[in-house]
Amino acid sequence: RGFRWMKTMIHTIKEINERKDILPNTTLGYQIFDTCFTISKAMESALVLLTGQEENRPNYRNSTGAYLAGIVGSGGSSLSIAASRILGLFYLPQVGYASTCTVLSDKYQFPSYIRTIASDKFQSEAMVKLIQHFGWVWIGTIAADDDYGKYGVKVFKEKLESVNLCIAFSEILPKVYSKEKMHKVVDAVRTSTAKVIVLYTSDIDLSPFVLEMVYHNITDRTWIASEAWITSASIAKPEYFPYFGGSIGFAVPRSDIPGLKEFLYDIHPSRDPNDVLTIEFWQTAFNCTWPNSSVPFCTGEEKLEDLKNTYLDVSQLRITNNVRQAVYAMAYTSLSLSLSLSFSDSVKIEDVADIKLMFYMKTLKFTTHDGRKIQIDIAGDVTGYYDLLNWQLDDNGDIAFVKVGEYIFTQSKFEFMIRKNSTIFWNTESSKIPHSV
Ligand code: TCR
Repeated sequence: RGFRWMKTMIHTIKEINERKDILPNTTLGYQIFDTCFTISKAMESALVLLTGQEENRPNYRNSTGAYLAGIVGSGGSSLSIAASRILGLFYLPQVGYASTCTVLSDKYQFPSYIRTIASDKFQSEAMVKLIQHFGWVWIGTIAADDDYGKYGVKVFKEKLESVNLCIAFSEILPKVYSKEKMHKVVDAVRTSTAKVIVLYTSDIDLSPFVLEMVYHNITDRTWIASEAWITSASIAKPEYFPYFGGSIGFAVPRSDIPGLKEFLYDIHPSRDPNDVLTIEFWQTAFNCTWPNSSVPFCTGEEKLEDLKNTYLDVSQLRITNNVRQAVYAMAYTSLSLSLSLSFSDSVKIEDVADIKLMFYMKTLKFTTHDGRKIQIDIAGDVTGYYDLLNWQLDDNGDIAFVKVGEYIFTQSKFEFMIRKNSTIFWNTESSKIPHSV
């Protein structure tokens, strides 16, 4: 059938070329590729068409002539997946620090992707253990409309059903605001008897939903937070506590990074007029304009010390630490490669780089500044542990992320612990643990 479609394209082009009434002075041409029903072949063909070269090798060098060893990022899974489809064609190393989607472990689809954050396979499993621990039976799920949300919930559902627990409802949060779609989600939450709800989404996609909960005054729910919003400053605001207090979920372990605080404070918009991100940050943080335009000018005398914002808060470095480890992973890999090459001087790095770098990446093992061991497995994945956090109100009326337990995991084993002497805050009318039936 595909062959017939192709012949039909050629037939139609020929027909149009023979007609005098459409494009009489132009001849249409074509080049046809077999995608073999695979995404990678489709990407490759698109690149060949774009570059006009059969040899569609990338340039691997920037304008200074420096060699491109690999790429760190992106943040969200859907973005990493899109980039990885291209980078994988050339085995260009890609190291992720936040993209947790399970599909990125598939080396057939993403051969050059590794990461310094665990796959959501583990988090979804941990959520089920949490639910079993508290004896809940009916669970609602809400997912972001992307690879993170949908695959996260998919794996969660499979694991939940495998231990004979039940899904009460399953909703998707719209990416682009839609009144109808949002109301469908709100209605499911309002009318269901399931009081425990898993919310698998980044904080950016969650914000509009939080406002809906406030608007409809929906309280008395226990939210199981996914790691992407459990420590988010934009959701953990005191004014949302009546609705989202008591949220419980797993977080990437936090770390202190020596010297980072000083480095974060060491910025100023006057230092480099091309550093547009610093200028934008300054304008937003101090609500002023740098240097031309109307409402108030930045003076340059603004003090970072007067701010209290997410950028300068180094008390919760979790993904931040993963970013650090991703950069180290890239550096260690390049080091192994250059060491191996110095034994045979005639070979240049760029001639062997792509495939060989990947070889070193997939066997990478190193120790971090705070003594954690990071080991990348054959699927480019790591194991490790999560903190179990619970949202409580502290003495200043701020939301505190109180550690109430831990989940330690390897590919074959796990250990789930709730701290003996910890008190969990439940956002229920009785302040007791919710029933979800
Ligand atoms: N995985 C998400 C993105 C994400 C994130 C975060 C973004 C995670 N954790 C923390 C901001 C802050 C986990 C993804 O799309 O895979």
